[in-house]
Amino acid sequence: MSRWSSTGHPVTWREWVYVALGSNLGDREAHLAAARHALAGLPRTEVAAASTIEETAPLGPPKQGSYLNQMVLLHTELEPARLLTELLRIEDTRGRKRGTRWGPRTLDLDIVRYGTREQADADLQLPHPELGHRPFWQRELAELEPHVR
Ligand code: A4P
Ligand code: MG
Repeated sequence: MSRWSSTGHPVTWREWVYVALGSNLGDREAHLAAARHALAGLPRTEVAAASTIEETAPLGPPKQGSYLNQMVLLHTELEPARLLTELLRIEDTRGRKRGTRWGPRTLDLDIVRYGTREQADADLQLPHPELGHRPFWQRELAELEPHVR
């Protein structure tokens, strides 16, 4: 995204974005590592920081194994819809099968916050509606906030 400043030079706008990583199927560490690597390779995007990885008890109805959860802070020029498309593509590269809502998954990537943007579209809700209900997300977000410059 670029605009023109009063001096005639292009000004590039970047947004700070928190992305949650979750995995509870297969080699969970490897899925998270591959996700961090893929996020760092996105165009016009930098991974500014990554939180501690936490093991968490599964939330939701289906019986499933525990999760590894982590959050990364991105600094990106990608618009929310484009970023979501990239996240779904990265999930697919790790063999993500879409079955039961909140069911087990090799890799889940959610946009937790996109700057201060608020929207309630069916395919993209910002901030993520579960943020207030997931203490591990709140801990990870607090760990990353000091990296916003
Ligand atoms: N979508 C809407 N808003 C967003 C957003 N902010 N970020 C839409 C990402 N996606 C968003 O997602 C379904 C659709 O949600 C997407 O196509 C997108 O258009 P999905 O990943 O296919 O389905 P899902 O993950 O089963 O549903 P949902 O509602 O995303 O669930 P969550 O919140 O991802 O929860 N337990 C522990 N301990 N740790 C976890 O990380 N995660 C879940 C899944 C369940 N239990 C868990 C954890
Ligand atoms: Mg999801």
